[in-house]
Amino acid sequence: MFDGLREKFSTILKRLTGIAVMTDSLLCELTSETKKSLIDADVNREIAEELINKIAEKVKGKSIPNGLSPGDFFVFSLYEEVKDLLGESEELILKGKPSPVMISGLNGSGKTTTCGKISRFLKENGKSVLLVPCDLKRAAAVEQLRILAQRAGVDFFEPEGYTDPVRVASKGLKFAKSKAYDVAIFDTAGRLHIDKELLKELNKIYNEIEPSEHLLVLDAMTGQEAVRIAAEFKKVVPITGLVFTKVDTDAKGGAILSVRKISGRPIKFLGTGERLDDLEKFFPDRIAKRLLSFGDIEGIFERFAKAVDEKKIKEMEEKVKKADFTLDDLLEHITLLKSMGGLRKILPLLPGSGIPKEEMVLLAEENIKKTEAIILSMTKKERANPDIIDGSRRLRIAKGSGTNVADVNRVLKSYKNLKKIMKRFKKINMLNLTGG
Ligand SMILES: Nc1nc2c(ncn2[C@@H]2O[C@H](COP(=O)(O)OP(=O)(O)O)[C@@H](O)[C@H]2O)c(=O)[nH]1
Ligand SMILES: [Mg+2]
Repeated sequence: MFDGLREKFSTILKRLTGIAVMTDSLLCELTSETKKSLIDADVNREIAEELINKIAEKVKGKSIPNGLSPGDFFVFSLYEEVKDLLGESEELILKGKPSPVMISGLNGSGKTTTCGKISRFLKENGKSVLLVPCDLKRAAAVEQLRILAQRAGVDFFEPEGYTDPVRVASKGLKFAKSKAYDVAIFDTAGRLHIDKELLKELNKIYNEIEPSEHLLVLDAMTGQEAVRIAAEFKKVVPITGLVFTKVDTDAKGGAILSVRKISGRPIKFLGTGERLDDLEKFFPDRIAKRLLSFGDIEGIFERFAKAVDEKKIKEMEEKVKKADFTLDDLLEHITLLKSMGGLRKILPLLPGSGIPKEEMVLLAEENIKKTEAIILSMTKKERANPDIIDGSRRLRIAKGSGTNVADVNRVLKSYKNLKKIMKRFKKINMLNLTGG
């Protein structure tokens, strides 16, 4: 997936090599070509236009952060917007015992295979699963699910000659309740095209089992059609999430970029092959990276983070000089240190080996989560003025951060010491930290 798009993007960006300034006309050319590539790859036209406008807004007339080229900046902006378009990564909604999960979609989209994959995924996460076949038109469909259940090592509900899918759904749910399964997954019948009968049947099953999650399975190969199917289904049966299958094929991939925005429903899983473990949880940043993998996206991130960090470090320096180093600053300091990767690497470089052991401990990797949680449990007022943190506040902070009062005391004491030390240093050359 995305092969065509990647290739086109890469051609567009090659022209930017060695160009130091992003002019308006260049940006205009870039955005119009990018838009065309997106539309060619099945991205919905309006969505492509919106995306391009946002990128242009981001890039136009902005000073490019130090260390980044116009090309880097363009790719970075594209990455951010694509990620945004894809929404958040969301968990499967499981509610009740069992949590009913309904799977629907057109014929051949990969419903039954997905039922097997999700049951395996849930089983690996310690859940007991019952698979219920509600596609009873073809004996082969029932058999397919039975075999998948066996392979995934989960239980299968025998339809025992029933031909009414609503009946089987209801019986399956009752059975799952009586045996206290964690999850019951209902495989449903598809059609070649959306038709009223199908939607009516799905609606009946939906009302019968009231699923906590109803996943619509979409075939990435069908392109824009997938987006239309999602819209049509949604009109009749409530959908909680989407699964995109066959992303391992040479599907253009544009549909995946459009469907979240148009359907308003999150993509929860991707099908990446025919085997049971060819299922990926959906992470927008991974998809965006996959799409832009022609460019050195990780390198761009690093350079970007560094440019931003340098600015922050300068601000921090100012604060330290003025000695108005608040607990908020300490928190930021910690985040910054973490983002610079490997505290162990950085700690020895900290200005002045004069920092006592105790304060080093505060910043040590093992304790950093605790320190962070404690500061985050303080109110804004408390962070700006720790002197007001009395005994009852300490208790509240300890509870809020899942630590104890002794931990809170240690953070406060260390902070005070750090502040004193920083005052003494006057100027701390934090910039040295990032050089290298
Ligand atoms: N390459 C690939 N094939 C898939 C994927 N998911 C399903 N398939 C194949 O698509 C075909 C239809 O799948 P099936 O689950 O029976 O679809 P259903 O009619 O919606 O139940 C089968 O040959 C599957 O092996 C996937 O993620 N990647
Ligand atoms: Mg099927």
